Amino acid sequence: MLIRIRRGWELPESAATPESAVMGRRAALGAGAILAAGALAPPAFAQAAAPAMRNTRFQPGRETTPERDATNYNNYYEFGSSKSVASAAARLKVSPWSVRFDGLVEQPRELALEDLLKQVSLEERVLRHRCVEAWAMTVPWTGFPMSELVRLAAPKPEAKFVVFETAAQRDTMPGLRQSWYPWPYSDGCTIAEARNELAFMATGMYGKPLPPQNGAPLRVLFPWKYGFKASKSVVRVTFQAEQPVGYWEKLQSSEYGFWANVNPEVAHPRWSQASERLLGSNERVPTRIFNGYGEFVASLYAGMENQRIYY
Ligand SMILES: Nc1nc2c(c(=O)[nH]1)N[C@H]1C(S)=C(S)[C@@H](COP(=O)(O)O)O[C@H]1N2
Ligand SMILES: [Mo]
Repeated sequence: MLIRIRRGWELPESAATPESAVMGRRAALGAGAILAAGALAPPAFAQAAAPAMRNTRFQPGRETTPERDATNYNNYYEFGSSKSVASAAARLKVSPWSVRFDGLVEQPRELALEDLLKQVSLEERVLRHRCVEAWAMTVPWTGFPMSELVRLAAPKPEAKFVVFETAAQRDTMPGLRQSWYPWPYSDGCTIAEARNELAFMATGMYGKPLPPQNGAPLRVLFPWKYGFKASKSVVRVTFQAEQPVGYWEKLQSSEYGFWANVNPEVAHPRWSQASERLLGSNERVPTRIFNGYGEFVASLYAGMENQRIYY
């Protein structure tokens, strides 16, 4: 059997990727057969030769956004406030990279990203992403469930919230010179949200490593929340008892709340949330409550239906 070291972003299910060459045609076909059956990789298979298999539990229900659109229309304020930050973000230094776990954890520690990735199982998920500015995309991400990150961090029972702090590289990020912004960018969630099966840590997209402008080398995804909750280029994960105030909430709390669950009925002061524009097409589609992921996440908010929790 072939044993190989997988890299963080890998995702080899397509026969068109170099992995099929590495795995050999037969192994690639075997992986395809498992995929066709709709089954997840059994743990032994996932640990060994380890292509990141597509997790088919989360069906996107719409077409995948063309890669050039998803990677050239971004929000990454550290590199500027326009949508065209891809070339500026190319300066981001992504290696070496480490992630610090601190706050209410059993043992604060810093983990090199490559060591962290050896302790999680990678998979591919095609997920809908929805920005509060009412644009949306559908992307095949590679990564691992956020619950695995929580497990590695080992929070104490008193920890109720998680904060994701992101990189602040003075020498590569011109946006940091704008001192009125509350750098470093961060945002957070409850521990229950972080442990929800839909919360995801991405290391790749479209079968390749995450490009800098999309949050290399490790970013948060909450597919049922507005995109500003999806912190890019995470360097620190802090566990705490108090509800955190994120970057955008610090700037304008009347526009950006803690929960930020996608809801067509609660308008943002500047954008109706009733419909959304799909990147790469002129199509507008109706917004769905929880971005269409209610079956996975609505129970997290049971009893809060009558509160204005979406902002
Ligand atoms: N560090 C950091 N993370 C960030 C942002 C940012 O400006 N800086 N913007 C957020 C917003 S508003 C959105 S919509 C998504 C955009 O992700 P994308 O560029 O991959 O589409 O990243 C989020 N994460
Ligand atoms: Mo956004």
